[in-house]
Amino acid sequence: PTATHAAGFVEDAKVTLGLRNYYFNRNFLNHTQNNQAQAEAWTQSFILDARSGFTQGTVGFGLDVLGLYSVKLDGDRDVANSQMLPIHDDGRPADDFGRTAVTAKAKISKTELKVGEWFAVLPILRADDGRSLPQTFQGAQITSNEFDGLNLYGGQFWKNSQRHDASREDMSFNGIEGDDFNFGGGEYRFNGNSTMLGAWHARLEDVYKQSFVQLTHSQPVGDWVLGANLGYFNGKEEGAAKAGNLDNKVYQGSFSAKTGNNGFTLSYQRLSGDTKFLRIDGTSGGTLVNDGFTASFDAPEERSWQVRHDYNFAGLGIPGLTLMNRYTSGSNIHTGGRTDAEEWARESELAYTIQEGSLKNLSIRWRNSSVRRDVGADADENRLIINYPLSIL
Ligand code: PGV
Ligand code: BDP
Repeated sequence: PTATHAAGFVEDAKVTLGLRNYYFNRNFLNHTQNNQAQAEAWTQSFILDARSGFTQGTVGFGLDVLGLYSVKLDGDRDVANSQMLPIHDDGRPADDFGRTAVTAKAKISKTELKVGEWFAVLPILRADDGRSLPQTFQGAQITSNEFDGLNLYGGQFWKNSQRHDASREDMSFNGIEGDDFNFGGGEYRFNGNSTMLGAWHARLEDVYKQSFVQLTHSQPVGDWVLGANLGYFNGKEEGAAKAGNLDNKVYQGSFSAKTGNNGFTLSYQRLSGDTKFLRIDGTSGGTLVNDGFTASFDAPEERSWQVRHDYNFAGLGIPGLTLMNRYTSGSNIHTGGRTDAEEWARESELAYTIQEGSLKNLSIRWRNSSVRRDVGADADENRLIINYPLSIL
C-alpha cells in the first residue's frame, strides 16, 4: 500500500471495549474483619483498550488509551471493603469510579519507549486485575528485543492507581510512600523457547530493594508436557529505609504435568526473614507460585505447598468449559506474636467461553473459595464474572 506517514498508526490499531459484570461476595465466618459479616459488591465495568500502531519512518510514534469506568449495581456501607469500589470518607462505597490512562510510545528497530500510564505486568511489579478495574501505573519504560531470544526492560514508575481507586497515589509499600520505583531486568529464552532465564532488580527508592531470578522450562515426554518454574527473591531496605529494616527472601518451585485435557501442578514456596513478601501496595502477588484468588501465603517465614488440578471439558465434548481446583496449605507463619500460625485455602474456578454465534468469546467464570486462618479472618467466597470483549477495530 502507498503509505502516508500515519498509515501504520491507523492500520495496526486495535480497539476493544471490555464489558465486565462482576459480583463479589466474601463471607467472614468469625466477624474478625472490621466487625463485618461480609464484603459484597456488584459492578458493571467498561474497559476501553485502544492501541495504535506506529507511524512509519526510522522512529515510529504511537498512542495507547485505556478508558476505565465502573458503575455500582449493588454494595452498601455494611458490606464494604470488597475492594471492588473506592470508599468515601463516610464509609460508603462510591456509586461509580474510573480514570483514563494515556501512553505515548516510540519505536526504533526493536526497541520501544513508552511514557504515560498503563497496566504494567512485570515479575517485580504486577498490576492487579482481580476486581472491577485493572490497576495502572504512571511512568516510563524501555523494552528492547534487539537480540534473538533476549528481552531487556528498564524504567521508572512514579504513580500508582489501585484496582479500586480513581486517583493516583505515590508508589508505596505497606502505606509508606517511597520516592520513585526504578527497575531493570532481562529475560532470555533459548532451547527453542522452552527454557527461560530471567533476572530483575527493583527499588522503591528510600524504602526497599528487591532482586528476582527465575528459571522456567517446559519438556515434552511422550504424551506429557512437564513444566518447571524455579524462583528466588531477595529483598532489603533501601536508602533512607522509611519502612524500617526489611528482610525478605523467597525460595519457590512449581512443577506441572499436562496430558490431554488434564493438568497437575505441585508447588512449594518458602519465605525467610522477618518481613512479608515485598511488593508495591495493591499489586498482585502473582509471581509467587502459591498466590491465589484470596491469599498469597506470603507472611513472614511462611512455608506453603499447593496441589492443583486443571481439566478441560473439551475432552467430554464441551469445548470452552474448564475447571480448576487447588488446595494450598501454609505453616510456620511468624505473625501476631506467634511463630507457628497456619492457614489453608481451597479454590475452584468453573469457566465457560461461548465458542460461536453472536456472543462468541463471552465468558462466564464462577470462582469459589474457602480460607481458614489461625491469625486473620476465615472466609468463604464466591465471585461471578461475566466478560464480553467487544471488538471495535
Ligand atoms: P545491591 C543487584 C544490584 C544491586 C542487593 C539487594 C538484595 O542491581 O545495581 O542486581 O541482583 O537487592 O539484598 O545490588 O542490592 O544494591 O547490593 C543494581 C541495579 C541493576 C539495574 C539494572 C539495569 C538494567 C537495565 C536494563 C536495560 C533495559 C533496557 C535497555 C535498552 C537498551 C537498548 C539496547 C539496544 C541484581 C540483579 C539485577 C538484574 C538486573 C538485570 C539486568 C539485565 C541484564 C540482562 C540479563 C539477561 C538474563 C539472562 C542471561 C542469560
Ligand atoms: C490477588 C493478589 C493476592 C490477593 C488477592 C485478593 O495476587 O495477593 O490476596 O488478589 O484480592 O490478585 O485477595
